[in-house]
Amino acid sequence: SDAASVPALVIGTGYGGCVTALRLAQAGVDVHMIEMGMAWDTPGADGKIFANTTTPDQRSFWLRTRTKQPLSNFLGFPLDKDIPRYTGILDAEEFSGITVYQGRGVGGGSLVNGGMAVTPRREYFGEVLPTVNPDEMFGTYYPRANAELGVSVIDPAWFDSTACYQYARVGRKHAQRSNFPFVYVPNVYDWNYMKQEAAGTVPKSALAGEILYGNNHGKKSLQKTYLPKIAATGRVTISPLHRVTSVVPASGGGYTVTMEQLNTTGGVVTTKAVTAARVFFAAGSVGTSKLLVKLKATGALPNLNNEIGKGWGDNGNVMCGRANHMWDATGALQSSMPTAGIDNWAAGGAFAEVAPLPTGIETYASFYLSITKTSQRAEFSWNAGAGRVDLSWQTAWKQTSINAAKTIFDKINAKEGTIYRTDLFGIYKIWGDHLTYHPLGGAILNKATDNYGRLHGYPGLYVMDGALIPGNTTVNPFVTITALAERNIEKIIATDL
Ligand code: FAE
Repeated sequence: SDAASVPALVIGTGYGGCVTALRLAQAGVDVHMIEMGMAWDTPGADGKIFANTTTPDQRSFWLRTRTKQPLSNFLGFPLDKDIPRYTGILDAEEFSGITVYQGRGVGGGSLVNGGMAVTPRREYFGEVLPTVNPDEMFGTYYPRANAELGVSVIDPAWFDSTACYQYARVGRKHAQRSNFPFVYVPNVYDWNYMKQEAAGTVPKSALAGEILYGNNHGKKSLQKTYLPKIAATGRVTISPLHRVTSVVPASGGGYTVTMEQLNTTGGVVTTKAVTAARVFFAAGSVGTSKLLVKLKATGALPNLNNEIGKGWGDNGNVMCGRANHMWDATGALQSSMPTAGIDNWAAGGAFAEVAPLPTGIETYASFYLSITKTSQRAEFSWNAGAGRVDLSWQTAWKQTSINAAKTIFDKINAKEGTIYRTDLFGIYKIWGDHLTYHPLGGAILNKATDNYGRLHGYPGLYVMDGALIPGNTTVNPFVTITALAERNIEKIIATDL
């Protein structure tokens, strides 16, 4: 009815969306951001905004009645439990061959992620974004992204002494004894805050195991970096609990964006329309791809090209655990923020993070999330009969990633005389090959869009998020997503506005 009109509308409030909104607003453009998840600015009954990883409740999952924890089992016991259906923070979105974990809320994936903020090695950048000038990225946009996100490396002296990184020191020792390069993994966590957590002088967050369902303190999510700067411009409106369902050309120019306002059990309260001169898709790799594939197939945006929905990858994510000897205790207290990695990319195509298992008890387990080199790519397609978008991923494709991860862990196990854990992902299952935390692609840069994210076929429509990246970043992706968005929006502001 009263189709409000805005110069710029941004779908999604993750990294790509926040960069876009901030730079447009700073250039004098009024922006409306639409986010399907909640604002995450109000404490629950326990006085905390976010639930603890060890005690999931309704806040923890997006519209599920039972948790779907990445580690489904421990010592043979299933961990999942019933919860009330609610617009919670972590979406475990199930496609036929893979579960894709994503953040839901103002701040997107920054609300739930591990904070690992890694810039790819320059020598591998050609594999990551082959059509982007590396001099510009490493000279300007990676430094800008790192500065805005508040990235830093742990103080090595504290790393060597604190109880909460004993697990990471065991990881380092085992890596080095097998002659693998050990690297510190930069993070956005406030290390001074973590030191105070260890000293017992502030409320605990990383040292209370908070991560998957949000961090109440210490982590510099987008809520502490881009979003306050966005608010300070006075030019940006954010609508949480609004889900975009359609974008079509408007008769008078621009685009009509249709959205559903949701209640906290996922019901549709009302449907609204906004007309925008420019629309920026930043709903994440899966969110943006699903929208574009549906809009092309159903005739809303028929001129999108045939690259839409293609080139999707899982960043080669695969998890595993190792059972250590009794003399290699990994510690009952484990910081939930990983800060150590094993770099075997050149020789074996694997970069493995030494990850925490913050159970609160000694487990003698080492746990790893590997990012691996894989050329497996899936495609999103419109399933007209079911009225949904499907993804063609097959679980068997993870074998490439398992083989790459084995180049590290078979060797470490042989050297240490240890074995893989078989109790973390089911009964007698070594590899966590059922999920990804790093969905990438579906609207690849310079294929579905031009080399700056402008969608082919529709002037004024842009892609600004992980959907642009062709499936694999050699490391964790959010610094690259942020830096690419900084590069693209600078060009768009300079030439399109
Ligand atoms: P994203 O942050 O996903 O934001 C998209 C936003 O759009 C979300 O808030 C959605 O709710 C919203 N949205 C989607 N569809 C709609 C719609 N139709 N209407 C309105 N809103 C919509 O996208 N990466 C790292 O680099 N380091 C890590 O340590 C790390 N750990 C992770 C741990 C977990 C558990 C998870 C799930 C991810 C992790 N990631 C990590 C991945 C990282 O968070 C992810 O690559 C980025 O968040 C993607 O950024 P985008 O801007 O593409």
